[in-house]
Amino acid sequence: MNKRISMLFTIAAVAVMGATLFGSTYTQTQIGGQSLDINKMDADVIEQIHQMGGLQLVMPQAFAETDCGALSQTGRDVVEFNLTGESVELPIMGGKTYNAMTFSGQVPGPTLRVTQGDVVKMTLTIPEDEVTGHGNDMHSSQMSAGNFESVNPGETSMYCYIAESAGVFKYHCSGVKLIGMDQHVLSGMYGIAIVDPVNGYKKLMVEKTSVSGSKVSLDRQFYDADALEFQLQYNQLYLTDDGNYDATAMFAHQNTATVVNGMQFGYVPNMAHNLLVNGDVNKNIFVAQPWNGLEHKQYQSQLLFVENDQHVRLFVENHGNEPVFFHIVGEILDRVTQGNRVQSAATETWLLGGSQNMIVDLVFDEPGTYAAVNHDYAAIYTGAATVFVAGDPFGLNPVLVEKGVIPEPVASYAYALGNPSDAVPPMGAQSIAHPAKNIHGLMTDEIASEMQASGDYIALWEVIPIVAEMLTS
Ligand SMILES: [Cu+2]
Repeated sequence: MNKRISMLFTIAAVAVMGATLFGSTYTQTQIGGQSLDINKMDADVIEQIHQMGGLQLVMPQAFAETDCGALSQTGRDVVEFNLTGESVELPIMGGKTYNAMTFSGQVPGPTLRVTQGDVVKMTLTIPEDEVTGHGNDMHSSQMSAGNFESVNPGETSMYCYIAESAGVFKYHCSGVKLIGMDQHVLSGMYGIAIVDPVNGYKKLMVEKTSVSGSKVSLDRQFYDADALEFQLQYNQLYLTDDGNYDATAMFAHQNTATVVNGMQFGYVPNMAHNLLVNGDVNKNIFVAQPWNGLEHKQYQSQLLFVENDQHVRLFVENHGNEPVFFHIVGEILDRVTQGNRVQSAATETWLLGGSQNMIVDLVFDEPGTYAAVNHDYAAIYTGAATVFVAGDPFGLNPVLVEKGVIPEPVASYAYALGNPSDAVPPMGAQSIAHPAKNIHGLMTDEIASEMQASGDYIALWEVIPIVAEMLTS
């Protein structure tokens, strides 16, 4: 067996055990746990909190209010960020749907990208027919969302702030005056803001060794700050069999699914990859391929394609209740940055607690398949396996050129298939443009149609049959 294909099987083996737990539904074997019982809590503590004024003390009235008009006149760039709060039905693994709450019809919500020092003008609109009000808390704002309160159906509200700190920052719904925040966030109302450092990103140093005669010495390699970028956002779903939010399961930390950018196993091979590698759309190369067929359209799983010896930058956020032990099977995280400060270099795994983020810079040295996982087996088996493919590990270039799929050999398969749109953040000043993007993500059909009409993205469910025809003719 080809070494690279063999590696893919190894990765697949990790996921298959999880897949077998699911069967055809999203239910899973659950570990024993206890639900929250307020009667068992320390009564004195509860009484003390009550006498201190309860939550009033935790949520003081002083709101760091800012004047949008005044901020607009400061000479800073003003970036408008418009969101709508919408409840929609979206698919989950196993052919069912769940009752999602979203920002602008997609999970995660749109990514905001600004430069440190910009003024952000955030506007939240709730359509008239929406079933509930929603709020917004932007962690890049350094303002209490409690005082932004919530926006009722049929209303619009706005606030402005200066993005003073560089890094990755979560934003999320703050419920209806903070009530139901857990439900709204865990049902899909979350996203990130990427605040690029005003002085730019730093070039990347990767340690290598070289040999001269019999002497091995350090050979530092430097990569320009420009990078090919991806975003990976981790969360969990806690659902009843009817696809509704299950608070009891949340309190017990018994999640139904682990999601990356809203989906379980959203970045694993599909039928096109089966065809390219195995010559047959039905011969899976990865055992957990829940989003395999063309009928899944924008939900069909896609792979993340990078070149070898290319600076890759990942924006990673943990929105969930469980820790993320971020690890890439077969790779080392060359640099980990949080809040524009380097935290680690050449590390195997980096831990993100709830509402914590990082920027990972790395170079995929060898052609191959690499699975980015939450190195917690329960998380891997319930969906947190994301496959990167670097270079041309399957040796497809000659075939693709011969069959006319691509005019000449390519440095990554992204030139033929594109990278999934929901894993690609908006361009920054130091972003390397992706060769192409395909329509992918937990989004409504309306959004997918708009993307297709824009002409900026590949609709792979239409392209794959053409490629298959070319390859088999
Ligand atoms: Cu909400």
